[in-house]
Amino acid sequence: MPGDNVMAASGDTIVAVATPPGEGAIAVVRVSGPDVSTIIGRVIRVVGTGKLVSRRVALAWVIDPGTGKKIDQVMAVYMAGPRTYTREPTLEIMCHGGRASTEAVLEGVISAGARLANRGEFTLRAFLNGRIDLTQAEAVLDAVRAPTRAGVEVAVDHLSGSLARAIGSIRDNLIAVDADLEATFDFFDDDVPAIDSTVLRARVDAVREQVDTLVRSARAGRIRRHGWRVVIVGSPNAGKSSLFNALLDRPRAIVTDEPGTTRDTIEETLDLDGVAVILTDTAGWPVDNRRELGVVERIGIDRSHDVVKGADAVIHVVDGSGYSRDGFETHRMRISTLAFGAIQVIAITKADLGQDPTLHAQMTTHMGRTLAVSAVTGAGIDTLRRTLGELAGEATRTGGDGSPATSVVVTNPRHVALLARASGALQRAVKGISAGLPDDMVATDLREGLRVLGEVTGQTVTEDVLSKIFSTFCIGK
Ligand SMILES: Nc1nc2c(ncn2[C@@H]2O[C@H](COP(=O)(O)OP(=O)(O)O)[C@@H](O)[C@H]2O)c(=O)[nH]1
Ligand SMILES: [Mg+2]
Repeated sequence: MPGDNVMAASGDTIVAVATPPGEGAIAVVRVSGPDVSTIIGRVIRVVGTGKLVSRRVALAWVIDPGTGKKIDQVMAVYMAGPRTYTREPTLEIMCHGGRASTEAVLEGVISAGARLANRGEFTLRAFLNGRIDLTQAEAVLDAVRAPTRAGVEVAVDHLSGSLARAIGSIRDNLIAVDADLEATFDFFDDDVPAIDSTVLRARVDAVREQVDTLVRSARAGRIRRHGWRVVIVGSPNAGKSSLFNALLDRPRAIVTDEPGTTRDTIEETLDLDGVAVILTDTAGWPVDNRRELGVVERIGIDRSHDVVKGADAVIHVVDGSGYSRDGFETHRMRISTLAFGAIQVIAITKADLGQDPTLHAQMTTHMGRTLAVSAVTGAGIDTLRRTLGELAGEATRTGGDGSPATSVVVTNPRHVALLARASGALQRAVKGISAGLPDDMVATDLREGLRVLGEVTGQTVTEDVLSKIFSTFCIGK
């Protein structure tokens, strides 16, 4: 089973179909390794010249190395190493994109001496041969799997080495501090002066802050990659589902004048200026205790609680034609408790029915963003959409929680976990310095920080971790 042993020696030549299975105009068969030239000699016959020149596309026949029979007519590119994806000599064959034709070409290359590649083995070779670091290797998969345009942007940015450079520079700073510290106890009988603990602590703390900036960027990274989560809440019958439909511009949720119509949460994704906004309509929370709740409605209300807990922003829908101050305050408290740190937008709806003129002013004093809307006439819906788009865009830069915008964002959970660990090690070092612990104990924490940072970029990674990462790749990548 391919993928079981990604760490196989890279001395042999590997082959895989790089395009998805099924019928397509073309399929790409990729070959990499030291025997590429020999394999070309056995299976490729260039039309006209007979020879394949490095980095020149050529029309060619793939032939069966046993019988000499033509297997397919293809376009072929040979690239001599080391300026290739894997740093090895490579061959890419663009053949007819049918299952059978692709398989025949693959088999031809295998019978000429190549072995079927494991998952991610091309990218693994690029990493092992030092062409890319681990964050770039992981970005390859992130780019393929990114669900949104903004997600692709982050992956491509990482592919260019932005994260590798950011972590590399943090590591360099830490190595410098560690070297100065270790010099004091490695050469204690020479004339190396003891390092001033206030200066040392400040230097370690500055590195810790750099690490924490990256950790904090994870929220912005998650929003770019997966979308900004907005949850609509308010009393039953406030007009939540109507507003949900108006924002989507289609009748997705059922609307009636009966309270408790929406029982389950409904989720739909809107694209606002290239950012995915994941909009959820909820059952809402009744504040009127007199009404008897059904079992299903009760569950719906619990679900509303759960989605609000994971929200980046909440649209608090208030029925402007039947405003209850108590209801509003109860909801506001609940939102603030459940979705601590989430952005709150207040939509005073049913504007077409007329609203208490003091209402808007009252809300505005509560918090910044209050808009009058009507799901019936459509008034204010574009403004609300625009406001959400601006907030979502802002959140992709800052996470929406007031953190400063960072140019590099972390999206990969493995990276986030390691960076948090590095930050922990540096915090311990800072505490140790303050407490006057011996230098070698402080140095242990610094080296732990270094090791963990190196695990992000792949400098200090174990084979197990590599196997785990590359086994999630596709074959041919
Ligand atoms: N006039 C008017 N009626 C509305 C508006 N929005 C919702 N409604 C009505 O209010 C009732 C409850 O709406 P619904 O969207 O189901 O509220 P929900 O329970 O909060 O989801 C329905 O009868 C809707 O037709 C609006 O903007 N203007
Ligand atoms: Mg509803």
